[in-house]
Parts: sequence; structure tokens; C-alpha cells
Amino acid sequence: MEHCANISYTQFIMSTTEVETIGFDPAPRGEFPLRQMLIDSDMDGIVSGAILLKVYPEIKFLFGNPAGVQEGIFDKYIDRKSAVVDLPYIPGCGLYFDHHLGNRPKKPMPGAWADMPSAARVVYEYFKPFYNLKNFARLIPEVDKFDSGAMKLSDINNPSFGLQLAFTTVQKDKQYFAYLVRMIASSSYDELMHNKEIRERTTDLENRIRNINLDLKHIKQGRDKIAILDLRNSDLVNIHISILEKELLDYEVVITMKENERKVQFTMYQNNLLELPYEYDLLAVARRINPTHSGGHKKGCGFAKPANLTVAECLDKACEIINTQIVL
Ligand SMILES: [Mn+2]
Repeated sequence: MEHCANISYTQFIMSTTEVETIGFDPAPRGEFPLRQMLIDSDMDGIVSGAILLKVYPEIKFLFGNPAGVQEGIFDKYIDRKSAVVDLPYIPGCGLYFDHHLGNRPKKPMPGAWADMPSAARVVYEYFKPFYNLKNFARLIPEVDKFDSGAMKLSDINNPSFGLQLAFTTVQKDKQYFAYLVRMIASSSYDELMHNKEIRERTTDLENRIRNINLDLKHIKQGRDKIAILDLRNSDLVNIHISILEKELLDYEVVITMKENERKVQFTMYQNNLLELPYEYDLLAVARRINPTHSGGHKKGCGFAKPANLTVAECLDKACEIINTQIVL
């Protein structure tokens, strides 16, 4: 069983590395004069950044987030010598790397966009023929799995080191993220496994998950096949969704609510731990509710609460649209 799952995953990766890439090379790879990169504040952004740091040892980095890019807060930092990675495109940047369906470029831009499981995979495939990226080879499939929601129940119950490392990035700690970019760029998988700082974090998290109250009763609203989790005042906000999904095996879709600087952000996930015979298009749901502040993938995406709707109205609308998608 486990063996079969591995084979199909490898085949999945094989087929995704063949996909068409949108983008063009403004210079020989690695020779475009980059000064800095804006990367997403998550595992995928960190590993993408680490690969770029290996190719461009002098590059500075800045951590961003999709909502911030959509609000334009990073525009003033971005110029021709900047790369934008694992985030929405910012016009005027020098190189762009991404994989989100919601960010698929309508015309070629400098860099590479491809429908791959992670942005780290896009960056890795882009530079691999020209640079020695061997130290990333074991980590990239783990990032693919983590970022595309391809984790199975066995991965949650018995996570590999790469996934444990990914789980530590759910808690947003920019200093730790910057440390990880540097460490991942310069270490092998085995060296990372023995890194004291990382080991402490993975052990801490393991203990926290073991001891945390995963009874979701107080924050959960169940609506047929959709579970709604209000994480606005919950310490579960720093626990990865797949760990919560383990408690939500009766639900096909999970919607979470978080609050960031007094703005409510909704995230929708297809429950990865279930083998569903179909795929929801949650990105279409997010875009219908908020066309300008939404993004992600079909199976996992988010949107900001639009000013003209209340939280309850957003949830009603999301559930209503989701319920029309699959009629069996
Ligand atoms: Mn990503």
C-alpha cells in the first residue's frame, strides 16, 4: 500500500517536471544582476530562497506574503534587480518564479512560472542544469508534498524530517526563517537533520502537538461536508492544517478564519487526508467572493473578507458555492 503510494507520487513528480514553463530568460541563468529577492513567508518561500542564495551568494532577502503583495505594500522595494518568488507577480521585477494557478501569467515574464507542486521545484528545475544543487535533492520532494497538500495520514502520523522541518515554519518567525534560508542553502539534508536549532524546534513542536487539546468543538461549526474553524482567538493558529484535518475526517472541505492586523482572512482546503473521487475548485470560490484579494490553488487557497460582506455572509456564500460544485 505504502509502496504503491510512493510510486504514484514519483510518477506525479515526473509528469509535473515535463510541464510547459511560462517565462523567458533575460540573461544566462544565474547571471541576471539580482540584488534582492522577495519570498513568501513559508516553507516553500524559504527553500526557494535558499536555492537562489546558492546561485546568488550575495543576494539579500525580504519576506512577503500574498495579501501584502495584492495590497501593493512591497511595490516600493521592487526594482529590476529584485526577484519575486512564490508570490503574486509584481510588475517591474527582474525575475519571477511561481507555481500558483491563481498567479498564472497572461503573458511571458522574465523568470519561470510552471504548474508544479512547489515554487521551490520551479526554481530548482530552472537552475539545476547549470549549478550544483545536489544538497537540495532530498528536500525538494518534501517541499512538493507539503506545499501541494499531498500529505497522507501516514505522513502526519509519522512525518519525515523534511516534513517536520516544514511544520516548524507554520509559526511565523522571520528571524528563524532567515536562519533557515542560510542553513538550507549551505547544508545537506543530513546536516539539517543534525542542526541543533532545527532539532529543538521539531522536538518542541512534536511535544506541543502531543499535548495540545485538539478538541475542536469550541471553534468548529459543521455544515454538512464543510467544517468551519474560527482560529481568530485560538492557539491552534500555529499548527499546520493537516494536523487539524486528522480530527476532521467527516468533512471534505475545511474553511479557517484568521485575523491579521484586524483584517479577517479565510483559507479553504480540500481535506487532503481523504481520498475523494473528485477535486473541488476552491480557487473559483475565493475569486467569486473577493476577485481582487484572493489566490492559491484549486485544492487550497484563500481570500480576504471584502468590505461589503460580513464574516457570516462570507461563510454562507462560500458554503453555497462549494455545495453547487459537486453534485453526486
Ligand atoms: Mn508555494
